[in-house]
Amino acid sequence: MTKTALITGITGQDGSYLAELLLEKGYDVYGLVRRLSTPNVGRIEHILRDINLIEGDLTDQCSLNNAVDICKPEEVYNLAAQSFVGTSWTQPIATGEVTGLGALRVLEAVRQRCPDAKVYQASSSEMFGKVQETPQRELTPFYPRSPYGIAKVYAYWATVNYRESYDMFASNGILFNHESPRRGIEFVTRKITDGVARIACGLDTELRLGNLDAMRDWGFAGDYVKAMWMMLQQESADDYVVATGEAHSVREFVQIAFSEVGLNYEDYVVVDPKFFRPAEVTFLLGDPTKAQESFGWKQEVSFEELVKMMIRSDMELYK
Ligand code: NAP
Ligand code: G4F
Repeated sequence: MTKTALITGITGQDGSYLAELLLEKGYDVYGLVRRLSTPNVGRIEHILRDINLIEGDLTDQCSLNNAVDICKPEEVYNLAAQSFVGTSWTQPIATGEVTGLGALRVLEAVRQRCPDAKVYQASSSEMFGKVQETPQRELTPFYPRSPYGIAKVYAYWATVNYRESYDMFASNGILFNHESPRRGIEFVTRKITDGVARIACGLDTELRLGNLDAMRDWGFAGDYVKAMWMMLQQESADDYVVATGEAHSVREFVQIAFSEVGLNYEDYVVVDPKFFRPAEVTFLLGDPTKAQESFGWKQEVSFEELVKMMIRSDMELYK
């Protein structure tokens, strides 16, 4: 029988890949979209005819109740968030409202209207922040370093609490950084590949960045949405780290990206204090053993392949 899924954040990077995956699997896919002065459907334009969009906002409980009433989902993927860490210092309240309380509102809508639906919560490695253990795994204590990280910790515990209080199927995917050609332009990987492509095409002369020594465990978004789906196919709800188990610095990313177009990064990169954060997460490295052993998830795209894929795509755009 056809299953129905509701994706909040369907217009975002992960939402678009997840929608494609669920369509391939024969799901009826519904996506929550918020009203904007100009619609932001670029990432899902190619599948617009195959999915159903419902207007709503994570700050508005009525719209979430309405959305689950309309589509009566078996699976709900809560991917919507104010997801940029940098903005969480300039908009801390909005970040708390959407990224933190928004997740609680989604859980409430499901609890009240379709309590048998399975819920996926997009939790984040940012919750580990000032890391208390390396590599980070499901039992590593959280120490968030930004309003975004704090909001994600709230959403994480709300998900655990609804599972324990109401016996709901609610799982946290604690996903480490994952990127793609569809990544938002302000995140460091896309900012780099976009900047390199602009320089290679003669449209720019420099790329201004912040902390080049920050280390991240970067994977490909297309691989990570498979883990989201796999989590909801398990017998019972649980929490899982999804990561590659490899960390690389921003500098390494920059180096590979520039060398892909035959340039030396040192000739173009300018370190600009404007891009340093009030509190930095210097090093993230995940241990995906539990996800691998529980449901056989594995990374398919390597770090180098990811950088090259993003460079190729941005070069195409500028050409
Ligand atoms: P993204 O590209 O920034 O997408 C965020 C989505 O949330 C967009 O569709 C956005 O809609 C929507 N949204 C924002 N505010 C909303 C509101 N008030 N009501 C309804 N929708 C709203 O993020 P992503 O990279 O796909 O990440 C997906 C989720 O995973 C996020 O929760 C993020 O925090 C989390 N996460 C991401 C990573 C990563 O490395 N990518 C790692 C761990 C966790 P608009 O298009 O209208 O802006
Ligand atoms: O690409 P970023 O902005 O991603 P960040 O902060 O790690 O957050 C992303 O991953 C999280 C998972 O851990 C998600 F939950 C979250 O939603 C988001 O998707 O920054 C990565 C690193 C940081 O250490 C930052 O200080 O890159 C460093 N960086 C250096 N220069 C820069 C820049 N980051 C940005 N955005 N812009 C720069 O110019």
